[in-house]
Amino acid sequence: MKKAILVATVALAAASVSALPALGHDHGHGQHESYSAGEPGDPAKPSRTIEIEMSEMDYNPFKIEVKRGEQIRFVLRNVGTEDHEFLLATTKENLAHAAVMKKHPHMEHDEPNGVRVAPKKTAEIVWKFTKPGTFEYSCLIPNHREYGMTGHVTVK
Ligand SMILES: [Cu+2]
Repeated sequence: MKKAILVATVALAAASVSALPALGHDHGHGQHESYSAGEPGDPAKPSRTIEIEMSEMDYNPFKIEVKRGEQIRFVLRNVGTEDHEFLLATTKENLAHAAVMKKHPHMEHDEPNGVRVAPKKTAEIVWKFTKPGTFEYSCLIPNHREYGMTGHVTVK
């Protein structure tokens, strides 16, 4: 009798787990629908191009200014000898993300607000800065941020 109840309970638990809605592919980022630094841009619309060079261990330029509502096409050139990332977010968000990457250093990024670029390669991100404030771009590969890979975007 006792065993029958246990089996029934386990079956019920399994049924309720499979009945949960799909959670999507969240590998520790969260925030897939909204972004702290604005929103993904529309490549079909006009934008201003800003070229940023990445190397060990900085960005050039490391400081940019944009107008609120402006769309920027970032051309990201890795002129260094290691992989580098460009992740647009608030400092708070990037620090939280960096903590996750310490545990999973090989985490790949393929998100509208971030990209990893191999040496001698170039990538592009089109971004619309819809919110005023100060944001940053940072490389969250362990130790890169610590050694200086952070740049700032001021949105006026
Ligand atoms: Cu880097």
